[in-house]
Amino acid sequence: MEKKVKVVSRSEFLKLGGAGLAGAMLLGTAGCGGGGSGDSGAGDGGGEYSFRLAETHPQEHPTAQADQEFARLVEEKSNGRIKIEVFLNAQLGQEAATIEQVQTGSIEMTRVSTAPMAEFADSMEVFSLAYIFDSTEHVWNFLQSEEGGQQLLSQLESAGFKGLTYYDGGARSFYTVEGKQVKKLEDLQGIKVRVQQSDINTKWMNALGASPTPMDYGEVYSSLQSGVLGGAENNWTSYLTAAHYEVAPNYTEDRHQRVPEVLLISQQTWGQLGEEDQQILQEAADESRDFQREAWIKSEKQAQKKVSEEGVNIIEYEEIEDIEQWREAVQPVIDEYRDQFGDVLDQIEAAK
Ligand code: GTR
Repeated sequence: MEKKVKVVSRSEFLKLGGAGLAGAMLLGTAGCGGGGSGDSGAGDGGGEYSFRLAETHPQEHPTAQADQEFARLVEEKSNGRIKIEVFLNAQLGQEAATIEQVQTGSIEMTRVSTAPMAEFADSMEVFSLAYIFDSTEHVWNFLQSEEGGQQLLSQLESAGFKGLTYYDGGARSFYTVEGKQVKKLEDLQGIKVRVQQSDINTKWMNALGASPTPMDYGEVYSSLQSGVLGGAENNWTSYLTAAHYEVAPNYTEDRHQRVPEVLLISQQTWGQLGEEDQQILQEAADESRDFQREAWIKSEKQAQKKVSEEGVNIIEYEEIEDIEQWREAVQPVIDEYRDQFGDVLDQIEAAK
């Protein structure tokens, strides 16, 4: 496929990674907890802090922009006392690694998908089930409800995290390499498809007949390029910003999952902050969520347009004739988890 735009490739991300990491380590010595003195108030009153926030996406991704908006708002609301530096492009590590570091407190903050969170907090795994949400409204009704999404966020506390907010993660769909277009379930059989690390992903992908291959996001581009993978799956925006469309130019919009993103701060860091500073961070996170949701809608449309101009073959949702069979195929996996997630699944159903 002819390439007309310059998108930062994963290997470029990785090169950036080395420099970023060195920078982060330097910062670490001067970093967190400058205020340790029992910070007591908003405005000029409290201590000074400097936090790092790890992000896997590049600058052009709306979620990366929301992190930066969050940082800007925190700095503004604290009159410059609380500074947050956002490290893009997985400079501080791939998602699972940054979650672990936030859990131990060696990085203060990260923005990740809820899928790799499953390893650290069981409750988040429910988002990996396939075909449980019908629309953006459905997922957000659930995420914003006190007994639903908000309760799941607060359960992260026992695992060492304060979940500040969700961000939109769009709908995830399949994409495949040249020569492997998926128009119906049969076409998916046996294709090695990268999945985000979580048992549930492996199970429902098997149920669809594909061959699930868990892998870090940063390795997907080269694995598609080299033929290690026959496909992967993601939302429109990440398909574009990670340049996966260059090496997997067939997109089948089955919208199997709507996996939200989450903005996390280490429970250790959170506990060091006074109540008013906690409030500053919470307010900034809520405002950045609204910013992200708006930016997300635009970016999805733009990404879809862009990749289609780049020559991607798109099979739209309505064109997948046997989509009901896809749903039926994964139902046993949902049933298997009913014991564990029964209440949450009821909440999800009620949020329709
Ligand atoms: C993206 C998400 C990332 C990362 C990635 C993946 O949609 O925004 O945080 O989880 O998917 O597939 O690993």
